Amino acid sequence: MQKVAKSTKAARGTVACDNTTMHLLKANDFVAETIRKRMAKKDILLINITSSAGSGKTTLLQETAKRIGDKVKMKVLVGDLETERDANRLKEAGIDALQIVTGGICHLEAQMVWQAMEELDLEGVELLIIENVGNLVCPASFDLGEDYRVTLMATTEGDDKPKKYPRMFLTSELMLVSKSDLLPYLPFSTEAVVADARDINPDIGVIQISSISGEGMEEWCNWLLEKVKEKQTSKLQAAST
Ligand SMILES: Nc1nc2c(ncn2[C@@H]2O[C@H](COP(=O)(O)OP(=O)(O)OP(=O)(O)O)[C@@H](O)[C@H]2O)c(=O)[nH]1
Ligand SMILES: [Mg+2]
Repeated sequence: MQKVAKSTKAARGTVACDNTTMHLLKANDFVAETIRKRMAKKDILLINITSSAGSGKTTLLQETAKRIGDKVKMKVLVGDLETERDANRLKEAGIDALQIVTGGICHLEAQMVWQAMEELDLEGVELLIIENVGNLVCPASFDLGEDYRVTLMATTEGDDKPKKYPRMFLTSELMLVSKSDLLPYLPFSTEAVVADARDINPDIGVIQISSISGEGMEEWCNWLLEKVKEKQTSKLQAAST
């Protein structure tokens, strides 16, 4: 993932405070790199799914498991401030899921993911998905060692969000415009949201999806399967050179 220059100041007003978050992020990035190496060794594709609260992450994963659960061995780590509800929903959908309860922290950190991985049996796993805590701000700054960051942008959120929360869209490889079944009822322009997201990040991929109508699900599932395959073949190619 392309690194973004971080501000050295915590505030932009008249009082310039040193940004201690910088040091925290350095420690985070160190662990994230260790996760990346571990996942490369094990041939596991790691996806970090982010969005505002309630944009449809867990529902999407439930639907994804229904469609490709028999084609790829996948597991999920899911972060929330409180409750194990999302992990329980995923388990009911037949996914081996583990909840990370952050106890008030608004994002997952690489150290949390590393520790949770210790509890997961990763033998034979090909795809590990992290469902991050729902918000477009803090999770944007924390690299979790993922191969790809995928951000859901729900039609119910309003189409002005990419420009207001640019870092999340800048650091994502794919934007899923979710809840597309509601488009007929909402003042939301997919064209405008895609234009704004691409203004921030010209390379961002886009798929319009609905977990209710099924729109875009095949394209999303194929994207995932293709990335799993790419990860596995890149290892084989590296070994043969
Ligand atoms: N109309 C519509 N509703 C959806 C869709 N996907 C999810 N929902 C609904 O949106 C609400 C939130 O969905 P979740 O899957 O829990 O969202 P989430 O992003 O996991 O939420 P947090 O983990 O709390 O951030 C639920 O009531 C879902 O039924 C969709 O494609 N269309
Ligand atoms: Mg959820």
